[in-house]
Parts: sequence; C-alpha cells; structure tokens
Amino acid sequence: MKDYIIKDIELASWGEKEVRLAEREMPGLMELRKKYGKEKPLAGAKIAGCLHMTIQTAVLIDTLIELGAEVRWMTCNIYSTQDHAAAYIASKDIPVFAFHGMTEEDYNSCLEFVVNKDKTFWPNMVLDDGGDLTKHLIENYGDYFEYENIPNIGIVGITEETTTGVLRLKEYEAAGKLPVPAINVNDSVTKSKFDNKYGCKESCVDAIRRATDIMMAGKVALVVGYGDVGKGSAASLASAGCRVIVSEIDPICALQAAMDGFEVCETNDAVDRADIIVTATGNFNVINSKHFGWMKPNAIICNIGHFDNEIDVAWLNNEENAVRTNIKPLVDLYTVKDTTCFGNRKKDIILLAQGRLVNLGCATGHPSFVMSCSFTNQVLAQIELCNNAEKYEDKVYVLPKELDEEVARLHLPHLGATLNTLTEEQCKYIGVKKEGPYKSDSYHY
Ligand code: NAD
Ligand code: RBV
Repeated sequence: MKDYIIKDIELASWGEKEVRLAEREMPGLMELRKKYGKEKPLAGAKIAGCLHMTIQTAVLIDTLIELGAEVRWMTCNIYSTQDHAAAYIASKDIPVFAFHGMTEEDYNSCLEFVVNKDKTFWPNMVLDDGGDLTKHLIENYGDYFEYENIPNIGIVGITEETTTGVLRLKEYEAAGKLPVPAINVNDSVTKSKFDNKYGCKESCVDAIRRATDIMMAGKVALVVGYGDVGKGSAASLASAGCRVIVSEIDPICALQAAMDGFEVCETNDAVDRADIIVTATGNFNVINSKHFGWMKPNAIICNIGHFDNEIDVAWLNNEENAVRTNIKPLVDLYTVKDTTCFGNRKKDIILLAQGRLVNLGCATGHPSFVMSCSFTNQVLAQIELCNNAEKYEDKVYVLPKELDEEVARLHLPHLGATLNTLTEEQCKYIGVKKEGPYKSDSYHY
C-alpha cells in the first residue's frame, strides 16, 4: 500500500540524479557510510524525522538507512520541499509526507502521518528541525515515550537541528517536561558556525535573486539580528554589493556588526532607508505593522529565521490593512498606506515566501557541502542516543568536541586542506593532546 504523500512520483528519477550529484559534495555523510555501513549502528532505530525534504535531506535519509535505521519522514516547513527529492524517497518505499506549497492543515495531517497513529511503526528516535514534531509527540502522544528503557519500544532520544528548536527543548527541560535525552545538533561548532553562517552566506541572496531578479549592487539592505544566521545573511548581501545596515538587541553582536564594517542602528531608524529587509532573529514581530507604513516604496521584505512570525504577515494579510496582489508563487505585492511624513498616499511593498524562511521557500536551501557538516553531526547524534540513551539524563546535550573536530576533519580533504601536526613539545607547551581536542568547551570560534 502507498505510504506517502508527495506531489508526483514521476519526479523520482530526476530526484535520484540530483541526489547522486549532491553525494559528491557531502563527504562527511559518505564517509560515515563507509565507516559504519557494515556495522550498522542504527539497526533497530525507527526514526521519525521532521526536516525540510530537500535533496540534501534525501542524502541524509539514505545514510540513516544504510546504517541500519528505518525512517518515516515529513517536511518541517510547508514551502521547503523539493518535490523531486520527496519523489526519490517515496520511490524507495520510504514513507514520506512532503510536498511544496502545502497548507497548514496539510502540515498538521503530516504530523499525524509521520507519528503513524495506527501504530504499525513505533518510532524510537526523533530527528527534528524546529521542534514541531517533538511538541506534537510530547503534547499528544506521551505514551510514545513511556517504555524508554526497553530497546526498540518507546522513544529514547531526540536530536534537534536548529536554534529555534533547541530553544524549545530547553524550555521543556527547564519545566521538567523533557521526556527523554536530547542532543542539540545546532550547537556543534561544525553546525551553527558553518550551516547558519556560511550556508546563509550562499542561500540568502540566492533566494532574493530567484524571487525578484533585483539588482543587488548598490541597494540598501537591513539585516535584523546579527547572530550566526544574521552574520551569514549580512555577508551574503554585502558580497552582492549591497550597503548593509544591521539592527540588534545584544551589544556584543552589535559591536561585532559595527567592527565587521556595517552601520548599526535601531530597526526603527533604518526601515525607511532599506530596499531589502531580512529578519534573522528567531524572535517574533521584529518587523511589525508600524514598520510597513514607513518602508520605501517597493521595499522587499523576507525572513530567514525558522518561523514565519518574525514579520507580522497576519497584519499584511488582513484586507483592512493592505491589498494583496500575487506576482508568482511566494512573491506577493502589498499595497499599504504610507505613514511617513509624505502621508496620504499608497505604496507597494513586496513580501517573499509569506514570511517563511526565504532560502528554502524561494530557493533550494543551503548547498550540499555545508549540509554535509550539519547532517554528519545529526547522524553521530542519532548513533549516540540510539545506542547509549541510558547513559544520559532527560536533558539537552551537545556532542563532545572530539566529534565536532572529527566532522570538520572529514570535510577538509574535499577542499584540499591539510593540517599541521603538533610536536610533543608543542603539545606540552599549549596543554593539548596531539589528537585533540584542541580547544576548551568555552572557546567561541
Ligand atoms: P542566534 O541566536 O545566533 O541569532 C539571533 C540574533 O537575533 C541574536 O544575536 C539576538 O540578539 C538577535 N535578536 C533577537 N531579537 C531581536 C530583535 N528584536 N531585534 C534585533 N535582533 C534581535 O540564532 P541563529 O542561529 O542566527 O538563528 C536565527 C534563526 O534562524 C533561528 O530561528 C534559526 O532556527 C534559524 N535558522 C535558519 C536557517 C536557514 O537556513 N534559513 C539556518 C539556521 C538557522
Ligand atoms: N537547512 N536545510 C537546508 N538544503 O536541506 N538548508 C537549510 C537544506 C536547515 C538548516 O540546518 C537550519 O538549521 C534549518 O534548515 C532551519 O529550519
């Protein structure tokens, strides 16, 4: 029986060809297949996954399966699925629930399908991006966690991909409501300092260009938030020739932005000068109803943070506030009242991807190489919790630095990079072992 919901199974062979291409750029995952393909450390793992169903994720799913796991998968965003990637996964008889442009209602149904309420598939591991699946399980399927110490019955661990999902896990932990141990994949250095930063450096401008074809050089861009994603997005816009302004709440990040050469000021003071506005905070309502009326005519607004509440899209979609004209999928023009001193006139502003993460809605997300770093951490985290969950308390952990360094090491040859080796004397002098780890846990990179 067909156990998938996708756009079109006919897209599978195209998906497969792109998966094979991506594999060439994902050395970490391919190395894990070589290292663990025979041993199958994920044998017995039944993973419920909720992460953008892209080509890169298809390579992750293939890796989990090659290491012995069974998986059921759904996308973690209504606009991020690459339909040919989903078709490729479905064509291999892997249950997958993902298609580009689903509704919120469809998304909620997918949450039900992936946990499989008929219970023919009991997940014992969760792999999440943003925490929607974790929340759904904790709030509605508490019994799935009940037999956590019996192998293969009951969920024993959660691994989480992104900053916003980790925030949610920590809230559960603080409230004493985290039912099993969780690994925060995001805070592996080889995840957040690479995917969030160098990934967005490539995919932020890529998305704005694909959506609008706008000339970037010379435009004024405002980036709200200068964490890892903001840093990558600002670098992306600057390298395309934009004049970048940054707004922040954190004095350290604001100082970093200033010393990276960007103007730093309050959102309120920049919003009327920006041709392009990108939110990257993981916070809500950072571009709100008052800002729309101040914006430059034809300003482009988008969000690259995980959830769609960074921009008050609900206000724009209220017919009393704005007239919406759809230009093409995920590009909408809104006619709003000008509330600057010019008053009494209307102006158009352009919203991308309905405020959902623009790089996955209007483009194809991060490139394969950087996702290989992220997903190698994901696989290592799944192996650890699947085999050693009983060693952990119901808390949020990060992978040890040795593994973080290993993930980086696996990706160096692909870039033709080699390492110096410490002499015994040098090891003693700086107090590290020859084989690492080379930094203390408090080092910030
Ligand atoms: P982060 O915590 O490193 O950075 C967020 C920054 O926003 C912080 O420096 C914070 O001080 C700032 N901020 C918070 N509220 C603000 C406000 N009102 N005004 C200005 N600045 C404000 O987080 P991050 O790792 O950069 O992630 C940001 C978001 O992007 C998260 O939702 C994360 O899950 C998501 N993410 C998206 C992608 C993608 O591919 N689109 C990749 C990685 C992470
Ligand atoms: N992300 N995935 C892709 N190409 O599959 N691109 C970005 C991809 C992830 C990234 O790891 C980030 O933490 C998460 O999407 C936000 O939902």
